[in-house]
Amino acid sequence: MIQTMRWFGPNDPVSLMDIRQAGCSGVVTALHQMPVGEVWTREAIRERISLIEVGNERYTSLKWLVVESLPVHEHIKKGLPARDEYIEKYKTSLRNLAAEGIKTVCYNFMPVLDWSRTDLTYTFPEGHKTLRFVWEDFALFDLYILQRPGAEADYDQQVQESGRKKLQSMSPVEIQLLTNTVLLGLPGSEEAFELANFQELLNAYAEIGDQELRENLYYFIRQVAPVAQEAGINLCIHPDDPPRALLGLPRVVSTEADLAQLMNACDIRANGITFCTGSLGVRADNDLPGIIRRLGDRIHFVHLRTTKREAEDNRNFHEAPHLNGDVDMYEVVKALHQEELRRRAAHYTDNLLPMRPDHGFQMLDDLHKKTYPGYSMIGRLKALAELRGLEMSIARSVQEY
Ligand code: DNO
Repeated sequence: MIQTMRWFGPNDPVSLMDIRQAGCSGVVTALHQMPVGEVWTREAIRERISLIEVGNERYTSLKWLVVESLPVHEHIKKGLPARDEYIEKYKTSLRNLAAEGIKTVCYNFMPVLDWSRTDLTYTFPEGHKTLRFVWEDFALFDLYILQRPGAEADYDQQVQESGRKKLQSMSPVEIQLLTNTVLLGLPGSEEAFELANFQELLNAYAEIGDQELRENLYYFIRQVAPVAQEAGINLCIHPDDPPRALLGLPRVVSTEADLAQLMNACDIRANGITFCTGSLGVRADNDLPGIIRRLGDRIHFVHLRTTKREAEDNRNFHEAPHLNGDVDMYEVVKALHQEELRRRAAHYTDNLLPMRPDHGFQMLDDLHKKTYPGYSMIGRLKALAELRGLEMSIARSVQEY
């Protein structure tokens, strides 16, 4: 695989040199400063490329390999009349990226919120920190802080009760912290949603159920994927994180069946997948190596990470050491390696998959820094080192036997 890391741009406390020192050859980034839906101009793209590729010429051969993400405007997700205008803009951005030599573009189709957690500083006994999702905390936010109409239908009696009790024991600071964590905005932005108008954003989806959201996704992909294909770009959808419906909003990219249905809705290679083991692996019914074997041809980008479902309630999970969670990382990396060998034998030009170690613990010196949640350097460096060793030993043993 091609080793990459995510870089949030010039404001990221992690530098390009750090990424280079970690042994990466690729950078994953986006023009996070652009408002969602606006065209990414060739000039803006070139400026970012020059920061990565030219500005560091003396030391690095880093390349901007993957865009994560080119966000999809809410009008497209909601299927509003203005969506066609935003789809045209999306196509223009894709053509501009292709003209500047970028070939892989990640996006997601989660309504309103991107990824969701309830705790960004869950602390292990040894002192390092990770991200966690606790169903009861999410329920208490939804039921008693947001007070979403109809929320009761989504939670069993026991969770409603224990959430109510827990809320009573929380200080105003703790309540604020949970609210901020759930309402955290897009990764890479400093902004979060406001509680005051959050319900309005949800209301806009009142008429949009699972089926409608799927149709809106397929409408979008059937228009943009052929343009991407012609321009030489592979699009790759990021699965829902966590892979289940939240806050009454549908989520339609959570399972293998969802992915297969999307692949069939527009059956060309440019309509592809970001294989995020951390997101898909939260569900015990997702067979990750099997998904690679069945849909591998459409995987264009890989996020390696794992979570651990918790014993007291298996709807809760925290992010685990990369080789030691619910995902069988050995089987996953082996299946990815086999997919690369298959591509090489078939003379693909993209036989190597760009991979990034996804998230990492906040640990050691990271604990004294302000970093994007999940994206501190030392935790990701540890993850990459482990994954690199795993991949090498798999590749060598395949050659030798
Ligand atoms: C979180 C990320 C996601 C991802 C987007 C892609 O760490 O994996 O936020 O970037 O969903 O569109």
